[in-house]
Amino acid sequence: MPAPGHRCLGAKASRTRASSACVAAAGSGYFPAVKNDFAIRSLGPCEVDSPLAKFHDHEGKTIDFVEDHECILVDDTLSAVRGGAAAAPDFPVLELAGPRRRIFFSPTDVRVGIVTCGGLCPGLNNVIRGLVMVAEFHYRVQKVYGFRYGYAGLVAPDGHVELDSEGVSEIHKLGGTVLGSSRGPQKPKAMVDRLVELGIRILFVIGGDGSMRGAVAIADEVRQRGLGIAVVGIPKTIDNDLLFMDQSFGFQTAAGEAVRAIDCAHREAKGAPNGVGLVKVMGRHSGFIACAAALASGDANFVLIPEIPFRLDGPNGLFPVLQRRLERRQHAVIVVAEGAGQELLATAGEERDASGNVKLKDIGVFLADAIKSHFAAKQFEVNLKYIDPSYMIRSVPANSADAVFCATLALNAVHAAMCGKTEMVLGMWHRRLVHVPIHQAIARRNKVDLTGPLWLSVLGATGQPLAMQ
Ligand code: JJ5
Repeated sequence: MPAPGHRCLGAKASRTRASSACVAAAGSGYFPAVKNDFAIRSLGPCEVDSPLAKFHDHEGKTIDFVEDHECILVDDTLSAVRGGAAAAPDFPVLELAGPRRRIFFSPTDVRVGIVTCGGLCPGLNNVIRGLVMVAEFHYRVQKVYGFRYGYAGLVAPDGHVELDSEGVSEIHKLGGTVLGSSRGPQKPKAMVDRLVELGIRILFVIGGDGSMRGAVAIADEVRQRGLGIAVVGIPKTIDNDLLFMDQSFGFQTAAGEAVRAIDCAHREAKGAPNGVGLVKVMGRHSGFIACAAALASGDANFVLIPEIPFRLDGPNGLFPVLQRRLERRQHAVIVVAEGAGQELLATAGEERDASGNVKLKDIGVFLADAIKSHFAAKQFEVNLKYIDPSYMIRSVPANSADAVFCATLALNAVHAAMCGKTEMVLGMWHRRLVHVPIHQAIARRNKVDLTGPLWLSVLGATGQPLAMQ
């Protein structure tokens, strides 16, 4: 823990009206004046006893409440603590998630809204189910509404449905999202109007970085109007490109499904002379799925990720190294992340989708064609099979590990929101559940460290050259 006197242990400084947002540092009380890049905004002081205080185990013990000053270091290496503590007392810390003894909202006054945005990801229904169950069973909130088709449901006249524990009890067995989803923003004013109309005091946004920018816009509008509505995000990114988070929900499931596709590609490759199995997996800017699936499968011979450019020709380019592999083993498997090799594709202007993501050119189709025509021109027989399993991966139900993770995220999202915490997302950092301000989570992407153990393992498992140039 940081040294005494650190912001993490500071005393209560000032209190603000319940309706106006103030900044709760990763520590007790409110520190509007203290700079803390990871401080969590809150709607006001927590003065209501949590209904969870009544929970006792068979020996009469209450549940383990967390206090706002409990936090963990962003960088937990000893050198960081030594250097940080000596050089500057304000090394960054993240507030621990968990139930608080006192909460901001009176449960009986609270109506909750849930919205799912962007592309499908395993675990969406698990998170919805978890939010509804915890809101109803632990906090006995008045009502839970689900908005249909992303932020569009927040501006459509009949864009919402009522959710209860009975209705959501089986949804985790299904892939996709029972609420539907969509991309793209809506006007914050219109969305907040609808929240006010429905009496919603807590909005949960399950979505990607674009949706989290939308969540910030909603929270800004709420603050400007002096309303007490908490906006809490559960970050969704199948690519696992979140900073300050060990893993995003759905990632384990996605990697597992990608392994199945690699296995099929391997079978195909072995079934024909000089067979090449090419599998494109998700990973727009970060190659975590490609690396994890390649490592788990053990059948990949080449892993191409966005973090490292590669060439087709040249002494260690893909064509010559693939030819050498085929001459030696008569089959090969290539795993390519969707964002890899963009530099090889003609860039005729930059197109964006409704979420504002740059539309990538299809590296899978490009590579399949390029490999076929290169070896045809050399009269070197190659039998290439291309598999793009993306939509089959995105829409499967979460596996057990992800299901447990989704339930934990949902539980802690409700705890945080009931305390009036806002403009934050839940995450797992160094195996602890933490609160991360949205502005920090969307500031940068996490990427595969080319000097770290993951990429080194991939190189060790595939035998591919360090750089394919
Ligand atoms: O500009 C970005 C960006 C910044 C951070 N574009 C895509 C992904 C990204 N991140 C990672 C990220 C992904 C999903 C969520 Cl929900 C969040 Cl908060 C961050």
